Amino acid sequence: MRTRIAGARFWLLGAGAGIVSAAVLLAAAELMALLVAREASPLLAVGSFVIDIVPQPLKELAISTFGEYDKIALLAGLGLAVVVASSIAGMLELAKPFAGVVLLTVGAGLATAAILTRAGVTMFAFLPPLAGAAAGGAVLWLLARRLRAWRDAASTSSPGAGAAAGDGSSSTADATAEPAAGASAVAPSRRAFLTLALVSAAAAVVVGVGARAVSAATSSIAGIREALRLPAPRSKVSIPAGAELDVPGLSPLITPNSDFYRVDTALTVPSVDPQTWRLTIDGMVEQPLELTFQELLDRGLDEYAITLTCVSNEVGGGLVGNAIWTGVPVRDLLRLAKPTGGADMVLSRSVDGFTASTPLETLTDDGRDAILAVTMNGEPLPFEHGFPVRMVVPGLYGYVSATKWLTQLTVTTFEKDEAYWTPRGYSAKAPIKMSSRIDTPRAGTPIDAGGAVIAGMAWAQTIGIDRVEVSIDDGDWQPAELSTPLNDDTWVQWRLGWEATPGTHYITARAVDNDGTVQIQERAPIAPDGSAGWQRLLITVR
Ligand SMILES: Nc1nc2c(c(=O)[nH]1)N[C@H]1C(S)=C(S)[C@@H](COP(=O)(O)O)O[C@H]1N2
Ligand SMILES: [Mo]
Repeated sequence: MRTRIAGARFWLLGAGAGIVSAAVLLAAAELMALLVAREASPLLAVGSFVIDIVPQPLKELAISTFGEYDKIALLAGLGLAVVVASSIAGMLELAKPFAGVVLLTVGAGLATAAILTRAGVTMFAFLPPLAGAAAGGAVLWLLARRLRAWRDAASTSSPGAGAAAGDGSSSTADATAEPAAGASAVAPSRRAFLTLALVSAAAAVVVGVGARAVSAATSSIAGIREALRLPAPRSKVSIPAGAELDVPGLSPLITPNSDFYRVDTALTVPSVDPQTWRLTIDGMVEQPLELTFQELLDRGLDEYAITLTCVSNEVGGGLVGNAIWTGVPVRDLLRLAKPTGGADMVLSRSVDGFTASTPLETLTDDGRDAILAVTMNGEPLPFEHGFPVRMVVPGLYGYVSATKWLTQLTVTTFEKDEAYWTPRGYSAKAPIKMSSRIDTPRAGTPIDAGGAVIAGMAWAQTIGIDRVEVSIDDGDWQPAELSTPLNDDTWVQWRLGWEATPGTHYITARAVDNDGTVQIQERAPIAPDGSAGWQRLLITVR
């Protein structure tokens, strides 16, 4: 009985040795990544790889369950997987020398494969996982050897010593306590194991956390962005009188950067130095070209107000925002590169490998202000929104147009190339659908009877909103008051006074665009090309 419990404790210590070795592996890899290839951090690369391969329904489930914390949840899940796998490696190594080392090496090999699938990998990207596997494997081999020596000493020494080494409850605290009696053969081997385990664990934490911190601190891009002084725009967006309605609970006309929705596949926000940033324009062009940040700025900046919308925005949702951007029209740069006949698409690429497919004619259209943006609401693009350069195209959902951390425009065809989301269940082409949203009152928040205001936002990018109508309890459509539009590429605000009577009421909103098209009632899901339908809310009036 006693030996069985003692055995269980050794298996547990074996698992612990595995976890310590995995920590050493990750820490050594982080250190090597800091030195030679920052993009090759195994945990982050595997995380990014997982983001790219999980099927869309699972992604949506993750977002609906964890919301903004989806990426933290992913890392926690990966951490758990590492703990489980390395525990198994530790026990395997205890059972059979090198068995666990092989498992660790396989893990590092998988991480290497994940790293090599990342965009922007350098030639030394294999070194971090290799260094990690060497360090982690060596530590595991040594720990298991010392653990076996301890176990053998414990089982061959006197019954008293055996009892001491393997005494009952098997907590690690027990293991550090002095044995009761006659354990002279056990003590040195136990000490040897525990010393190595503790030193390795401590070193892994110090080195791993240190390397990450240094990596973050020395990516001085934050400082560079702070110090960046961009030329003033040649032209400014004029905000007409009446552009903004004053209604409590109504979204502001211009969305502050801190409130602007963020959607991307980037596990860590790319940091791109504007000094080394280059934009390549290639593919089906007569004159391929490369542009520096300064050369882009030298073309002159103009201000544009454009409302950006995500294809994943549900009816009534918040994945839409309006900003004032400064930038350079994409058509001017394409004109320099001279697209050749037959091309019908521009594949824009981010430094992290994300791609978007935008119709060439949309980008060359003189009537459409597709831009390469460098500022957002008066400051350099925030890192999360694509610093230093992103694309913004009025009237197209973000996933087919709004590439952040932009680095390449390849003129091509829809037949030849496809973008990130196309094989993942979304249309290759995706104009934004007209929509209207009720911001106030809110379902689930009762209001007082009497004079109330129903208000919200509506957008029909590139065409413009003609009117918004509201129906209460499915009665007649009543026209709402509209804010003065900034242009046809931005949303407008609307409001309607309402004498609310006690009870519950349905309120429904719909928009009509400047072409006279009425927003369609029928609901559509976000995939493959965006949600549709009227928003209809049940409101309680007290
Ligand atoms: N590099 C990169 N750019 C990207 C994406 C991405 O995943 N990676 N997502 C796109 C999508 S789906 C949308 S809706 C917009 C969102 O831009 P925002 O995060 O600035 O609001 O960015 C687009 N640009
Ligand atoms: Mo999106």
